[in-house]
Amino acid sequence: MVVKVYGFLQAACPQRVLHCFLEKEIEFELIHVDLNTLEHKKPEHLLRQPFGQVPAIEDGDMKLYESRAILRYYSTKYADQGTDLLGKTLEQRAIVDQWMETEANYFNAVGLPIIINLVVNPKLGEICDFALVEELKVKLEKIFDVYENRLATNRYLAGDEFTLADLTHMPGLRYMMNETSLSSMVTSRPNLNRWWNEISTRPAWKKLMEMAAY
Ligand SMILES: N[C@@H](CCC(=O)N[C@@H](CS)C(=O)NCC(=O)O)C(=O)O
Repeated sequence: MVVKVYGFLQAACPQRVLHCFLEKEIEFELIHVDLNTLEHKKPEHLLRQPFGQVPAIEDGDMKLYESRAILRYYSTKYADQGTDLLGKTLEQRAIVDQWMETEANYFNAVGLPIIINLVVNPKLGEICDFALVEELKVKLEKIFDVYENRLATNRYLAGDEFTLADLTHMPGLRYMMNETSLSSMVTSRPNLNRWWNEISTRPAWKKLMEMAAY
């Protein structure tokens, strides 16, 4: 069954899901929900995602929103297909989960408002809160120090293999690297930089970048 992904190709959260599907070789149909015309706030889309955001998926009777829940569901459902993104043992899976939670609760919690202020708001003609960005940058430096330390002794965040722990960071990091002037926060940290250079050359990620026409 082809999975319907309701999303917007240039938005980070749908990208997280699409990258996972490309890694897992899961067939999908992208149904464009135009964020520019606020299609995601219309009643029809609220039935799929009651908070008025993207992505949401429909797969027969299975309907799901929240990008990280979608990653976990499909990586488990198709555990034996495409790239294994879960980790092999219970312990490895727990470490993958730890870093997925780290992404959601530390990296994304601080990085997303930075991206919204520096990238999204200017495109919408809204103001950027530079004072807030400066405050968040200080927090992000500390968060990146933790990553730098972790990646000093591990090739990937959860150990020797590329997993959801790495994948979930990529859309937000790409925004930071390519669309803000903050890339030096990554490039100045040799291990973080080495990790980003490695994961961003994955064929599935490069395919997604081509689809998004960056
Ligand atoms: N926690 C949700 C967040 C979804 C989200 O923030 N989506 C953004 C695009 S990355 C969106 O729809 N933004 C438009 C809006 O919030 O109005 C998820 O991971 O799926």
